Amino acid sequence: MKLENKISASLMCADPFNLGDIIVSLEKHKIDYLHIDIMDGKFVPNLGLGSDYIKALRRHTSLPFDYHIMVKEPDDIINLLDIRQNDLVSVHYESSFQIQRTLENIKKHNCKVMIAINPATPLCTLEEVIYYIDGINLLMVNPGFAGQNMVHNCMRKADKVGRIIRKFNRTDIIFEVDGNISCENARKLKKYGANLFVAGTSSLFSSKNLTENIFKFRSSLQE
Ligand code: S6P
Repeated sequence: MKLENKISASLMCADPFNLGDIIVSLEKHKIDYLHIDIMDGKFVPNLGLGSDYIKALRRHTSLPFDYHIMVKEPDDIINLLDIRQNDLVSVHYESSFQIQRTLENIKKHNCKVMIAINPATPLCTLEEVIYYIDGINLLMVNPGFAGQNMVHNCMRKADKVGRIIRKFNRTDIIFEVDGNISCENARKLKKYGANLFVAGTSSLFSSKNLTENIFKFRSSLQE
């Protein structure tokens, strides 16, 4: 089955006081993943979603989770998470002293394992791990906060990632883009081969009208 136009709804952008209704709506509209940002205040200058909160979420949804782990030495916290077979787990190249070992450790959970690439991470790192991964999470902003503008070199970087994927004949790979993924940016990024789009304050959660925002975002991916 061809992987394309998948949507991962960023829960750090969802109104916590309406979370139950939001999740019902995301399920009804067949959103593909819940994007879960895990931050330690060290690898990125923000804190977010804790393991107990995440486990509580599991009791209310059967949607798979798309974990974006932004912590120093992610191996230390992997076992705190309830990682399941259909989940995606992204870790940053810079977050571990032994990134290949970290990727292998995560893979033991039988999930899809992904490398997260910051705007300034050299893309040669991707070439070094390309046969260890199921996907790439290309950050279009410096991670840690919602509501930021895309870093200017990132469109060009997405183009380069698409070329590396083709060069290594890994067109089966998940190519996720994360940060300031508006309808317009998603459309452009799709042309470079992106197939999974993190939807935050730039799209699904740009206003209270989630249903309309989902419809608009999906339509933009069809153009
Ligand atoms: C960034 C984080 C993202 C945000 C989301 C924000 O560190 O990984 O997942 O939650 O991308 O979306 P937006 O549209 O506000 O940039």
